Amino acid sequence: MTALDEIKIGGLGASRKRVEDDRFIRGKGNYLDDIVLPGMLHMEILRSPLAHARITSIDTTRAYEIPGVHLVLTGEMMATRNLAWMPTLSYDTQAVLATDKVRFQGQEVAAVIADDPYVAKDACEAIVVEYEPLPAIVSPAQAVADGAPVIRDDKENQADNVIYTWEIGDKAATDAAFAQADLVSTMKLHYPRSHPSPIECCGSVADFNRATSKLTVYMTTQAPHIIRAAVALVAELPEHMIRIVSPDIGGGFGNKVPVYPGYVCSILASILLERPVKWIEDKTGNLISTGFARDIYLDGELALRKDGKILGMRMHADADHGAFFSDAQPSKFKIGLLHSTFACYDIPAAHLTARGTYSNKAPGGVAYRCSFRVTEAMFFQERMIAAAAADLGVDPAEFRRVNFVRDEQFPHRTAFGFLLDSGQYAKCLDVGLRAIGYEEFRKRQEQARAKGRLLGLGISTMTEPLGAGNSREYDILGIKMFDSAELKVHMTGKAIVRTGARTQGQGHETTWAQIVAHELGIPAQDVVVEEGDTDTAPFGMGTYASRSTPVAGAAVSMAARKVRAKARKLAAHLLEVSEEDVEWELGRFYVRSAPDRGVTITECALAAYSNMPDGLEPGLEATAFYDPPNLTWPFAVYIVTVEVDPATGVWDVLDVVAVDDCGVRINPMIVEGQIMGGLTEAYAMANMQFITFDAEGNCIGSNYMDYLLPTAWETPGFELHSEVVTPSPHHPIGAKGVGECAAVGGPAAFVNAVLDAVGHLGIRNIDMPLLPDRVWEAITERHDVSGAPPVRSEG
Ligand code: MCN
Ligand code: CUN
Repeated sequence: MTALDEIKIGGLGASRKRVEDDRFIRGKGNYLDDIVLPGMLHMEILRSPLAHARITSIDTTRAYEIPGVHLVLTGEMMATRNLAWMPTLSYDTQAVLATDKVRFQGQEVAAVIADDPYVAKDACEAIVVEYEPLPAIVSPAQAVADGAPVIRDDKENQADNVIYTWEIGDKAATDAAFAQADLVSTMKLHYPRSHPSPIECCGSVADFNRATSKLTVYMTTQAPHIIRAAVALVAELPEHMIRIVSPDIGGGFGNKVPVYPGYVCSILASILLERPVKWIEDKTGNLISTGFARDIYLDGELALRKDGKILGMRMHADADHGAFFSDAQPSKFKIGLLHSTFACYDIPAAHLTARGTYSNKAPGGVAYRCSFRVTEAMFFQERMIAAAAADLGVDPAEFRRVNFVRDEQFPHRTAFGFLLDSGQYAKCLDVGLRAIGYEEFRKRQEQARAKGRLLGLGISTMTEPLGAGNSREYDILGIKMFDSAELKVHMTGKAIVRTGARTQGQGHETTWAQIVAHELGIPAQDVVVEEGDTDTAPFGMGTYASRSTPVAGAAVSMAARKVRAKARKLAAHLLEVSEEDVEWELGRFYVRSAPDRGVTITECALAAYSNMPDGLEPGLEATAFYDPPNLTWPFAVYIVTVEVDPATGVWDVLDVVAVDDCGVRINPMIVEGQIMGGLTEAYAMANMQFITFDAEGNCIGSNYMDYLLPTAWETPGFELHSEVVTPSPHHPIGAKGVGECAAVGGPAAFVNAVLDAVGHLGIRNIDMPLLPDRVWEAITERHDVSGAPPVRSEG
């Protein structure tokens, strides 16, 4: 026997079909709403119709009169158990159920627990709440205006609506760079609110068992271990008596990272009633109250030399966080990793300031398919780069090439202190330009323009810091960021691997088995992957920020290597040679001097239970904790061509080319799926997704009539390229994260394409979404169109 064929056993690089899809496409998944426990009750939430109002009274009498109602929770009741407020992941507090005031439309005011969800919903309508309306704040400018009402008057020492001010970089060096500039280019834009809107909404089934004192909570969460710790601390329950189970998840996209009031209410209700309590959000609840992202005003400038070299960058961010500062992000950084902006460009000096403010909107700024605000960072970067190239009158592709971090500069320290691990930026750009037919398109564009047709080409590049931690720099609420994996090889050579990550559609059940196949030669189909149950899964920080492959995936590799080290001892014993004389090739150990004499990994597994050498612990399993030395930095180039109809402002996508370098691809087909999904979301954000607020704080876009999800019909086709592979030098298998790249880098490519088509008319910016009326207004009025100011409410 010789080494196994890695692709045949489903190892690294095999486009193995996703094993989880078998149950998903047959409708056999086990999602939260599929969980039915004996004696289970149902919870519904009453939400505030107003954005900002004092609560003068809540009368639950009529709700209690409805047959089938077991409990009505109010903020006042929660307060008696110290649960009216809960801590957030960013050292703020968030109301679980409102007591004093409501602070955004859709805020949780009361919860009814009843025999079935319809009764619970009816009972919610029977609760009488009296409100005294207050003026609403819907933008950072309003939040800091003189005389603005203080939204968070619940907090001691909070005299205004500012949450934080933050800065990073070298101000003096940046000022000096600007003093030397031949030209200063500016950009001001608003990245609007967006919502992850996974198919499945959030929910929980809490099951407190008085007999055993054990609390089991089935919950749509991307980070079950963190939730267990949070429940232990907030509800003051012992951690070993809490079991969080995250069942199959119908998409997360960041929506299922935060802790929501519904979870807490269902847990308290189960403890009080000693019965399982299920809460499932409806679509409106999900769209109006959970997991908003972005809503940030970015204002920056580049110091440029005549020859196209960028000398310095400065920017200011005004972030609208909504009523509670509840972002999940590393504690050290107030505005996530926004300072990853311009990381792929070699810029000597940079300075960033940020201010976060409260508003009467649902908590926002929560990550949506972006490693802690990298989406905003890259969008700003690529819009700014496009504008600066135009200001300088240089070719935008060439401008990027001149300023890229060069291959020989890695590892490269950015002006904000990140250490880029590896990359081949110019090569990716070349592949993209060739694929889109750059030179030919420019000619076509010119000819078309002469006939009054508007063609445009937009380039966007991005690099993303993926894989938090290392634990030195990254923690959430003081909990250091790392991950672990546990691998057990059974005596017949089959195996189970568990991690503290939680797949939500990314395919971990498929890819982790491929890593084991790569390390041990155990065919992937013989490895089962399990995640999401805190009673069985080893500790992990969860799945977000595309950290699973960089951290949990690396831990799988390391656990498998520990198993291989032990198997080597077993092999030496079986082969009757010393360990030093044993060599490894995929699936098999052999004697160096006699390669024909060997034993398979399966034979070693059996020996671990039946024929181990004296003094060797039986069994073949290992746990590895992995604290990455650095983040992984994938890179991508996205190029989009469009045609804008000057008469209507409607724009059609002609071609989309994507060149992603995420290092070694474990499963190329899954990676392509991730990229296509991300590009679809990028297209949606650029083209159609619109959540805004009127002057009274009414949320416009809290339904799928206003907030559009693209279907296969309107989504353009994508041409994907995988020929550039720069392994991460510090990751055990050279893989970098990829789950968010296209959603991060994609939007600017679409927007840059439209602005390239209309830029010669003197238009420098149109804020997303680039709805036809905005584009048409820009063309006909020949001015920039900002979507930022609140929409005036009618009547
Ligand atoms: N992969 C690979 N080779 C690489 C990198 C990744 O084969 N070099 C595979 C991984 O093994 C994994 C998938 O691609 O199966 C994504 O891996 P990774 O980039 O590590 O990202 P995570 O698994 O941590 O997923 C999180 C990321 C985030 S943060 C959001 S948001 C998002 C995304 O994934 N949410 C998703 N993609 C999603 N896809 C689906 N279907 N559903 C979501 O909710
Ligand atoms: Cu940034 S949303 Mo994902 O990190 O779960």
